[in-house]
This record gives sequence, C-alpha cells and structure tokens, in this order.
Amino acid sequence: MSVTNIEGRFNDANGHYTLVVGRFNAFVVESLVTGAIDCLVRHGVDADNIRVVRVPGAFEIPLAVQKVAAQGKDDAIIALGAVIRGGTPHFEYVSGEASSGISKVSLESGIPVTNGVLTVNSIEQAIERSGTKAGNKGEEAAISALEMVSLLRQLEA
Ligand code: INI
Repeated sequence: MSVTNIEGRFNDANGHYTLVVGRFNAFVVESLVTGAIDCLVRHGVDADNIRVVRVPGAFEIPLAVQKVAAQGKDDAIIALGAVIRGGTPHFEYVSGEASSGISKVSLESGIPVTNGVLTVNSIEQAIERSGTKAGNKGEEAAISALEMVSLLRQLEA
C-alpha cells in the first residue's frame, strides 16, 4: 500500500493571471504588485499573460474579482491591497468585506483567487510585509496562485 499525494507544483503553472489591485495605500500596494509579478515571471509565466486591474480600495476588490472571474480568461486571480488600521473606524469593515468577498468569488467561480490584501495595525507593519523584513504578501499570494493552478489541473484532469 502507498499513499497517494496530490499537491501543486510551481514549475508547471504557466497560464493567465490577473491581479486585482486596490489603489488605497498605493505606496505599499505597488510593492505587492511588483513582488507578485516578479514571482509569476520567475516561475515561468509569460508576462504577456498577466493583467493588472485597479480599483479604488480593498472594499471594491471583490466585485472586480467577480467580473474578472466571469470573463473566464484566467487560471487564477490574485487580489492585492493594504488595509491599515491606523485609527480608521473602517478597518474591520473594509478588511472583513474584502476577505469574505474574495473567498466567496473563488468558491462560486471555481477559479483560485488568492488573498494578498494586507491587514495590519500600522504603516510600519505594512512596510515590513511588502518586501522588507517580513517578506512580501504579494509574492506569497502569487506563489499560492501558482500552486493552486497546478493542483486544480491535476484534480480536474
Ligand atoms: N481601502 C483600503 O484599501 N485600505 C484602507 O486602509 C482603507 N481605509 O483605511 O479606509 C480603505 N478604504 C477605502 C475603501 O476600500 C473604499 O475604497 C471606499 O470606502 C469607497 O467604497
């Protein structure tokens, strides 16, 4: 007897990817975009097959993701944004709506939608997670998208 292991790889996920990006806190978000694109290209995705769709803020990401998913052009969608608590009463609302909307569209469409929306307490934390000492959440969301595309190709074969 042997166990059957099914998991995504990172070197066979060439395909079409769309990044849906909230412009709010752009100084942080642009580093997430750069990290995500760099990750996709370094893993063999053709840059011509990557689109970037921009929306005002994280709250608007789920609707744009839904429209992009409905186009049926992409193997995966990567949601990127930054919600920084820093005194905004909107924080819980905006971050909650963004993440629940993103996962809802993924389940309803059957297309992997990975969540690279930073939800942090301070600008310092946002900087740390957008390419400095705590990694780059855009890159993490891109690598998760690659893995899910590869996994779904195996599960759907
Ligand atoms: N949008 C963000 O992406 N990040 C935030 O930190 C943020 N704050 O702090 O309010 C934010 N608000 C805007 C929101 O996403 C919508 O664009 C706006 O409410 C219009 O619908």
